[in-house]
Amino acid sequence: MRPLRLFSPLLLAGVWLLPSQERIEPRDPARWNKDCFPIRVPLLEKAPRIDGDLDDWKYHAFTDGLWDILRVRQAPWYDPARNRLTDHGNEPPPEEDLAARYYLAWDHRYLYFGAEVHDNVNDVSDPHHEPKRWYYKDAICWFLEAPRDNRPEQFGQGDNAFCFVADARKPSYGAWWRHGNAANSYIEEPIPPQAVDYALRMNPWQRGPGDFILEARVEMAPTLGKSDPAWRPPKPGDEYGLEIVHTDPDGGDYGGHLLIYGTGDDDSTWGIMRLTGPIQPVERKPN
Ligand SMILES: [Ca+2]
Ligand SMILES: [Ca+2]
Ligand SMILES: [Ca+2]
Ligand SMILES: [Ca+2]
Repeated sequence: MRPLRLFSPLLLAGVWLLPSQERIEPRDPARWNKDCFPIRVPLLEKAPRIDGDLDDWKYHAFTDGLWDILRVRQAPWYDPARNRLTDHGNEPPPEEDLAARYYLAWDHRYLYFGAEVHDNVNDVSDPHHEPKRWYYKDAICWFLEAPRDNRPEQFGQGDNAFCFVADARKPSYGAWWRHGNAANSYIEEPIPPQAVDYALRMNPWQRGPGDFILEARVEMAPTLGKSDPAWRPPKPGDEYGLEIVHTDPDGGDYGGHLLIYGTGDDDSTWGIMRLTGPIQPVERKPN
């Protein structure tokens, strides 16, 4: 029998034929095509009541359905180093860990934010608590650049984050505003109380104490208008940058993050949100 030559073409081919595990590589998240992901945020003709019940506006708002880690993994901005959940040894399946629907709308005075959240654990305690550390607690944060520009900035002029901690006690840091202005970046302060109203309804479906509904409104002129003097009262066609950051530490330190429509603090990675006129609820027919 002839000995196999070490580098026979067949052997080399065999190396290629070995079963290998498919790796999901992060796409180049900074270059995801935002135009393929239009975020059209409708005008509300009737102002919602901020009471923890979204039924009065959610079908007239922007939503693109349910987000969980499995869906985020397929998104063009996905980066496994940033988008992840924690595993403390006794976790439910990933789709039962954190899953949420987010709602967004506007009128001439306010932005409206809503979320329906399933979460396995409500965790709002932080061993190294500081008011600005919403990202070490269960929280949902809407990152907005208004107006949007093409300059990459990190919480500079025009960049705002409105963050709501899933804490039923509604502490003074429960509605937080990270923003920039013409002179400074990363200004950290509560959303001015007169500019915000929000409600949390915990365990709304009697399925688990980690679940909640968030309903909020933020007045634009004293927030967006303060961050960027170029902001103007809103009208259909205006373009803002948008990212949603949903944090889920569940007993860990920094912990889980779902990042939606962006990759982090760099506002040039955020999705394009356009203000539109009103929409009607999705139509269902008898057959
Ligand atoms: Ca309501
Ligand atoms: Ca969780
Ligand atoms: Ca920018
Ligand atoms: Ca949680």
